Amino acid sequence: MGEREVVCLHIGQAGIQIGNACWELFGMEHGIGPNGLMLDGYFPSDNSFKTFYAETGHGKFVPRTVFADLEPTVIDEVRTGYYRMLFHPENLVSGKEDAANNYARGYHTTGVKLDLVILEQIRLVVEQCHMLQGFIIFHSLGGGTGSGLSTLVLSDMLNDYNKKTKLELVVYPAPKLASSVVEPYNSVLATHACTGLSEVTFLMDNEAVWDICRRNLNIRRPSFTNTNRILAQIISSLTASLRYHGSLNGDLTEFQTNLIPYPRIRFPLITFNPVVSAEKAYHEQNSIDQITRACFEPANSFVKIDPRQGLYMAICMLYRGDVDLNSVNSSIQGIKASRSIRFVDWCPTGFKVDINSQPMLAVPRSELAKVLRCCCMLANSTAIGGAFVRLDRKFDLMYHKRAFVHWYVGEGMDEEEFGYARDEMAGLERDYEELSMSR
Ligand SMILES: Nc1nc2c(ncn2[C@@H]2O[C@H](COP(=O)(O)OP(=O)(O)OP(=O)(O)O)[C@@H](O)[C@H]2O)c(=O)[nH]1
Ligand SMILES: [Mg+2]
Repeated sequence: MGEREVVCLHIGQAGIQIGNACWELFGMEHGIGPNGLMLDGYFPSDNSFKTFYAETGHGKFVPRTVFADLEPTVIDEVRTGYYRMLFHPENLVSGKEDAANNYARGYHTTGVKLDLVILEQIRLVVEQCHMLQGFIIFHSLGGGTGSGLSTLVLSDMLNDYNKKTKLELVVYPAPKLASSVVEPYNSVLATHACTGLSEVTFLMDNEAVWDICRRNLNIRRPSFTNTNRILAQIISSLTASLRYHGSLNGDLTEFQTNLIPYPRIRFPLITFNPVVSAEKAYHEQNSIDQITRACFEPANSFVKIDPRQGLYMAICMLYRGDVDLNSVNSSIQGIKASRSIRFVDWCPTGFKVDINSQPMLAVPRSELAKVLRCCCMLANSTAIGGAFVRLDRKFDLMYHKRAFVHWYVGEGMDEEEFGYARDEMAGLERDYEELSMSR
């Protein structure tokens, strides 16, 4: 039987660079070298990795992916880099000019031409699949390409892939850091426009990841290489059940059914631990109980919010490595008994658990240590509403003065769209507010 394939789309600088880190790690995990060939002496335990890789007649494994950017430099690095032989050259799509941090350029003008090329490439990659289950889309919400072009591609995908699950992994603007002032505009416009286009959207913010790099790895000034390696680890845990034989979330639709109680409440929080440096790894115990409890600490969350301020609606605990179910169950019982975490009243206090016996790996020269066991928690918490409140305030400050709006209108956007998008966000804030009172 054919595998149930997943196609990954990497759009804009952040989407592509995080993609590079992910495919580097996936390759190591599945014994696939930089040229796409299985490493000598490596025998995969099962065929599940073919959900992410297409096998050619020459025994080469090609990632089922499309990389796209409106400007060439980031993709050129892939084309000329260490992994240039891995990807199918036609799956790397670039234009000449970027979206200059402007959602409207990505969606209404510069992006339009490339959109057709991307859709055609997606069609060709999908053609290689026996039974496509869905897509994972990696992008930022702050960049013009990441916000605008991703939205355009997603909306056009609705025609052909309406029934397929679309899961987004998104770099969300951080509270204090921003590479451009208009990030809140781009993010609000794209969050609004993507409603109904994707089923699950995992948010990650760079400030949260940088804090983890500083605190746990002792890196004073983290680079994107550092952050992306950590993000690749959480994405690896998140997708392990799709790439290895497993029980929970073995299918993209299960992420939806396990985590999303209402279509609009589609922004689960990710926490992950342990993130430890190689020097410290040998001195730390990281028992199952420790790593389970640590998932509930705000410091291990990938969005700068405090999950203790909210209520949980659903929780999936994804363990890797040397982990036994009895210890997991007793840790979870302990957490429940201590009443340190709170659920909404309409949801059973159920934890879903998956254990993948493949331990995490660290890529060569990584500051991150390989550990015996780790845990990634996916949780739908009302606390994430706080991230939207923060973003909307920033949007309001600028929009009140109509600052920078002419750049968007100049690219063919109707000014009213700002108002509609902001209203939608207000609705979302209210939804989270209401849910956080359901106790
Ligand atoms: N984690 C991470 N974040 C990134 C990376 N590159 C950019 N970002 C973040 O993404 C946002 C900017 O979006 P980009 O993805 O660079 O922009 P783009 O999609 O290429 O769009 P334009 O360049 O405007 O056409 C900022 O919040 C950056 O901090 C990366 O490699 N890793
Ligand atoms: Mg760019």
